[in-house]
Amino acid sequence: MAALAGLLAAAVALGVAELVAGLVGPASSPVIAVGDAAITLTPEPVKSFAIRTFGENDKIALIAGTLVVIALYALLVGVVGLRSRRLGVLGVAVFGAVGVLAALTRPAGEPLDALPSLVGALAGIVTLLALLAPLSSAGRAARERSTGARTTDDDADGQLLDRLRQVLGSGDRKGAGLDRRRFFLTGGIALGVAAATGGGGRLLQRRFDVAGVRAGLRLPTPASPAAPLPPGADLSGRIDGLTPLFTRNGDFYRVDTALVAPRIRPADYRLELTGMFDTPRTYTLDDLFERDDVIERDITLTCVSNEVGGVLAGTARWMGVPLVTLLRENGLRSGSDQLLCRSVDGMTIGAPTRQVLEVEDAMLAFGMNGEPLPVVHGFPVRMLIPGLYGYVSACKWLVRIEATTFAAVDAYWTEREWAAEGPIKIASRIDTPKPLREIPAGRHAIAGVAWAQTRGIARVEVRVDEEEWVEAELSPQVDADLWRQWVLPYDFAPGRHSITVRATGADGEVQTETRASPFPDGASGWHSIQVLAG
Ligand SMILES: Nc1nc2c(c(=O)[nH]1)N[C@H]1C(S)=C(S)[C@@H](COP(=O)(O)O)O[C@H]1N2
Ligand SMILES: [Mo]
Repeated sequence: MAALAGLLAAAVALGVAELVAGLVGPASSPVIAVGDAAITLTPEPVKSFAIRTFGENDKIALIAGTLVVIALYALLVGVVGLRSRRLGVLGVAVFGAVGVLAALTRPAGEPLDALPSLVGALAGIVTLLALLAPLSSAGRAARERSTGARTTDDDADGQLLDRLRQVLGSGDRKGAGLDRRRFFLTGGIALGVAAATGGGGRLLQRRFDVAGVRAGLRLPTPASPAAPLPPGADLSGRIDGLTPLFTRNGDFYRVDTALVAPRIRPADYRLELTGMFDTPRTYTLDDLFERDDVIERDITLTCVSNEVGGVLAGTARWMGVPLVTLLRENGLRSGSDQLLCRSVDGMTIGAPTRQVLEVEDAMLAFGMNGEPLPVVHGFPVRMLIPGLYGYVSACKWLVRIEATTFAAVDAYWTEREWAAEGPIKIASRIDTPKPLREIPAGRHAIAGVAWAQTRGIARVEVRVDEEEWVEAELSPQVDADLWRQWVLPYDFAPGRHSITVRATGADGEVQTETRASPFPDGASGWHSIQVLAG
């Protein structure tokens, strides 16, 4: 029963905190703030493990984990609270303090963010005391009968209890049966309060949503549209299980440290340029939309955490402003070798300046496949630099570009020992057949994608078992920054087979067989799968 009291107190605390977070902003919710802090504090290997194991569900797993830890802690607070009211109150207070600390230490934390945890903890304390009262009046009655005296600690607790009873307007009714009824009555009320405040808070937090404004935005017409696609550009219509040439926005992989994606209202958006510029400016979203140098380009984005054969890669038609002209018109000084990009949630991504100046299609992107950027992909503006992994190029919710040097400052991932410069390694992947799948013997297409952004893919070869390498058919070359699909029809004899793929870049580089893990600068090695033909 005491444990249940603890649990209900925690539920009320979290519910009320959600309600207050509905007024302050979703990221101030203690569950989110604590989860965010956990992400920041998690050692790199564990983080990579989580991304690998839970993939897109890593955030749901983290929130579920946070809730389980809170529940266990609440059970303990309830049990301890029955013995000593003071320790119980302290327990809830500590819980609130952790929430406050987590909310305030977020890079974008504001003093007001402490409010949900504070008010939530107060509500939790009141609930705990209210629920423990009927329990311990029964317990004390029994104890008084047996010992005929109270301990000193109980005295103080007794006073607190009496005051609380006055507040709650209930007399000191003895008798276990009556108290049990009171406990469940209070518990029921607590549950109702928790559900109502939690649900209401969630609804209120929707106010911070920008879905409506985003849907109403009209993208400009690009001065320089994407190159037209040759006929038959996408082989996936022909081949079951092959990745489409363009990834739908809803299917595009997502990797970031934000538990709730930041919500930026277009009207509030500002992009600030600072550091080594002669005449740094600040841009509004309209400033960017109304420029006459808007480009649209097809670019494949990949994540450094992608394993050999992994799915953390996607292609979109991006629209935005060329970075080179933007940097030049602000008078970028020659000494800068790093552009430190800052997201509204405090994330920093350090991009090599040289790459931005040399890679033609590096851009500040605001459009993705004909729509404004989806919120989870950086609405309203993100950076994109073809040829670099996302962690050193693709800052989402971008609000500041500081021209600086690698010697002066480390960005978020570099602080965590990932390589400072992250050129994308040439890679190829088998999409079909699926690994360890049984396929009918006979003819079956082997197909997949290969990428080597900024250089392009010249050749893909496939090897089945110990046979010779055979060249696969490639989808038409569109742009070096776009991946190419490849396909090879193959007659499978019954039995177990291994299939291996390797790509060659347009610059002549043959994909290496040497295996490397994603940490610290991207995976390498040939993708190889086993299938059973029967
Ligand atoms: N603000 C912010 N931007 C970010 C990240 C992040 O954690 N926060 N992650 C980066 C990484 S590691 C990658 S691979 C890409 C992924 O972009 P996507 O989620 O749109 O696919 O975003 C990059 N930009
Ligand atoms: Mo990434």
